[in-house]
Amino acid sequence: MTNQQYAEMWKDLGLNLEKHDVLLNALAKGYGDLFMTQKNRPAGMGYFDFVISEVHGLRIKELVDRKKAGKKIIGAFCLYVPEELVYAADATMVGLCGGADFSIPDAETVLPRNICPLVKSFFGFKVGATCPYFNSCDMVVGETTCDAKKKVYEVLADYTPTYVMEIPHKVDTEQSKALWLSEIKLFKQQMETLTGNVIEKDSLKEAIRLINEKKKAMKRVSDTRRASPTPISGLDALLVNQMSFYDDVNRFTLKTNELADELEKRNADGVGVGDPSKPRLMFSGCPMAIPNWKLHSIIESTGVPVVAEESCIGSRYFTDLVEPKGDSMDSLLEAIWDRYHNISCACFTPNDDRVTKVVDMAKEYNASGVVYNVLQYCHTYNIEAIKVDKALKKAGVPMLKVETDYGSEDVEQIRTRVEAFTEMLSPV
Ligand code: BJ8
Repeated sequence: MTNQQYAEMWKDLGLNLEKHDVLLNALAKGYGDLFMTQKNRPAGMGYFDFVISEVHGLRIKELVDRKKAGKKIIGAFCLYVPEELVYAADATMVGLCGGADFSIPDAETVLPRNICPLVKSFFGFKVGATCPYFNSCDMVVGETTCDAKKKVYEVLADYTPTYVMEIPHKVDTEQSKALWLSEIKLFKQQMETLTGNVIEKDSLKEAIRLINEKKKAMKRVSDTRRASPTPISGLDALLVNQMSFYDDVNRFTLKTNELADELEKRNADGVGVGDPSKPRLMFSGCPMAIPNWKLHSIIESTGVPVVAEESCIGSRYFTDLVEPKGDSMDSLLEAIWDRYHNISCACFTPNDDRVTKVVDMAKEYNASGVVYNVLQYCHTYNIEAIKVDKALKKAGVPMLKVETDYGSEDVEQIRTRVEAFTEMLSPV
């Protein structure tokens, strides 16, 4: 279908069609310039090119069709929202984090300027009526992670039904476990009330399986990037991770496994992208919500591949699985807590687990250095960079901290810093 044919659907969703057109054109151009000009891409990326070309079209139509069939769509902004419970209630979850500069002026008509761009971006998509995912949601689920997010959810509630989960910040205490488990149970009830479906053990087990399979496929793709030359660019791998928050789960898993098959074959044949004599960089820090391709594109424009992402749009999402130890509903819910409290977001304190994970990952992926991404005004990731830097130094892995937003003003300055950083690195 063409954009013209989708216009009626977008109108019914309440989008500002004029602004939305500008956004789509900018997205198509940015994608063409960054992704389609890459050399020697895996054939399996063709599927993801198609998905992105239809990201506001076919996929939204699927969601709208589900809504017409009485199913619910849930929007989330953080990995801590247990998607297994959403799917167990026969609802669909989509990620709503914003990665575009485009929506920030709309956000700034309401919010203060000096807050994180990710938060401003998603809020701007809602107030500017330019995101069909946001407008498809029957409910959005926030969480008490960073200050910017939790306060913005209060304001967002004036625009859309918003539910907030309380996420404890000290994770390794009995009190924290009790609070978190009770929040998971409350969320289960919330899903049951919204959908009218009681979550039974079998549906939850099936949802756990569904999401675990998706994460295993993503981990397979990620694992192939340990090879030198890396079989896929960091940009393409990032895109796969970003699409995991939008695409139909079964189809995404199938296509990601097919991509992993191809990448494993490439590794066996010694086929890759980029020059294996160059250093390899690992990315760490704040998430890069779609269409934030800024740092990856800058780094890879210098001829240096990004080989891993320690990020929520990356390893923090797919590394751990929900692994129930028993068959009761309580065991299933405890397994969900167990997996989710292991996502080491910088909002936790203390957060030594993340520091260890970053160092381990840099070694596993043979990274010559780490580029640490801080989104402007993200205090948690910014301050945690001190400990990460210290631990990486001790392990002999240099780190470059880049604090940036979604604008293009600092692109050349970052490129110069990345070039200077990689010049002093030796290939691993
Ligand atoms: S689990 S990283 S998705 S909270 S970048 S909005 S922290 S000021 S996105 Fe996150 Fe969940 Fe943590 Fe992951 Fe705030 Fe920082 Fe902005 Fe952030």
